[in-house]
Amino acid sequence: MFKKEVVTGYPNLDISLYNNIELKQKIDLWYESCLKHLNWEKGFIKIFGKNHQIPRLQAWYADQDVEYRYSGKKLYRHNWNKTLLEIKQTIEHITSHKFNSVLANLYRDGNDSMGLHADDEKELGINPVIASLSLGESRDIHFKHKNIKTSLNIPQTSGQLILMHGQTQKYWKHEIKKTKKPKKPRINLTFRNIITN
Ligand SMILES: O=C(O)CCC(=O)C(=O)O
Repeated sequence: MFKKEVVTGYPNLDISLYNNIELKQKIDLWYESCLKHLNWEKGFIKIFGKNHQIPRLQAWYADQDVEYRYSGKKLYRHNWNKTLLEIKQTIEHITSHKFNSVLANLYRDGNDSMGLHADDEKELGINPVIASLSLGESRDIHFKHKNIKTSLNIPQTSGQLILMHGQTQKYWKHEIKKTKKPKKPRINLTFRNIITN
């Protein structure tokens, strides 16, 4: 049903794209369910000891006993709901990777954004595998190499999954820029495996 495409030609970038991971009808149901039923809250990051609000809403769902400090701030854990478990199972089947948490992000319109960062917290281990699914409005995800002048823009559409793995987080940062184009809400689900001891 889905089509896998490996992104090539960018140093240390290990990314695969999976287009239309489910039928449009199912993707639309997932979007509506997440929009309505996830516990959306304000998110914060810590920079040089100071808290900054992220211009988007977010919610973190994970297995029991899993803890995650995202960009310096401990996330409040919710128990998985039925829809998120269904999405997780679908993604695990497609990618052959297991995940024990998901950070859900809601970009309400073009003013919502996320600055350049790498998902490289120590809880994710070395060379983490992160599966990032987009639902609803399409937004560009912009990748920028940390050391050399090269970048890549992926206009991520509803139902498209981006699998980041290998050295991607070590050598690259990514961001969702603000845009003046009219934008409806976009939900992004980033499935992660947090190392628990
Ligand atoms: O919204 C996205 O596609 C990226 C989200 C992200 O990078 C993050 O939450 O760490």
